[in-house]
Amino acid sequence: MKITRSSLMILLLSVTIGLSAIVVFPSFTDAESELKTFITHSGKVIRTTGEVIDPLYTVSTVEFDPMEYLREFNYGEVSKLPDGTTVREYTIIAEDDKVMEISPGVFYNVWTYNGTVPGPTIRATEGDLLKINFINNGSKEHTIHFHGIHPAGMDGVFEVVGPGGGKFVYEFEAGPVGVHPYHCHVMPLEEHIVHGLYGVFIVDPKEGREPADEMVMVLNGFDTDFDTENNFYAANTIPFYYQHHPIQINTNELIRVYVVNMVEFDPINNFHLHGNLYNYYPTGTDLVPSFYTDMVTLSQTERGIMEFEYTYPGKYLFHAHKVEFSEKGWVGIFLVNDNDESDASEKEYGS
Ligand SMILES: [Cu+2]
Repeated sequence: MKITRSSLMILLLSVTIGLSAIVVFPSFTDAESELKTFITHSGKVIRTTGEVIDPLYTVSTVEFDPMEYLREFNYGEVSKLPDGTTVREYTIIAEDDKVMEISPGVFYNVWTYNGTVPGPTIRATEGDLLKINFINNGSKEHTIHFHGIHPAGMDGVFEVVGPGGGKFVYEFEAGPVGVHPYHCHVMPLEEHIVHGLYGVFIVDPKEGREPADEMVMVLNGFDTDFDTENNFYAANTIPFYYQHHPIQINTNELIRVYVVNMVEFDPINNFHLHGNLYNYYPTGTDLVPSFYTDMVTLSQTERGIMEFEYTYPGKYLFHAHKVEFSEKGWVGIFLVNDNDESDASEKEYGS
């Protein structure tokens, strides 16, 4: 075939169009496949790549990593007063329009401190001066009520903080030693707590505690169909998370778990550990354990510190022995790695 000037032009043109289609097409696909989350007028949460006609509002979904939360402590911004007192300053922002995928396909309107449920784990040492800059970016009134010892005006009950950017600075001395919850205290309280406005506040003793692999577990539940009964339960928000992503720990290493029960609607919750027992410090206020057990029962906001070490490597469950809760998500696994180099660890048990 004789190649003419015009056929060469056509060939070049089609190659150019072909190439530009290759370049343009992928970004077009990406834009189309971007999932957006909408709240409709009927209160339904819809996730779609398409357009939703007249949604009530578009929301951002909360991404929460229970493994990151587990060992993350917020010590605040540290400074010193002339008398040597340590000052710790934190910023906590409340919001109430976010949506979280609690379980695959189950979306729930979470109310958050700093964008997650639970909020950040605030940590300080007994006697430190705490300054908590609270900003309410929600659409409802909110506060922060810390359990612990502080002046009446810092209790987060009567000094309600208005929506749309209202501010309040909570200032008090950290104490007593232990593990305490914090949560919103605006009425109806049940509604403000179940949606997720809570977190953990740890006060360390001045002399410190023995070094350990430390972690925080907030026992929580979610009533996703609004019948004042929880549909899902968890340690740290996502049902079954630590069963599918076991928490790795080591043999012969001290493990310290700060556990706080925030489950609403059910009068009790509990924590059972397999293949071991733990020293238990109720509220963590005493440095001597109150008992040695594999099972504690906790009502709402009851909390404590557990300490244990595993001798034998392997997988061990921990879960609510209120079996309904464990079957609806409050169950996890410690994967105990063997860090014992001696021959003793070679011994096989069972047959
Ligand atoms: Cu609130």
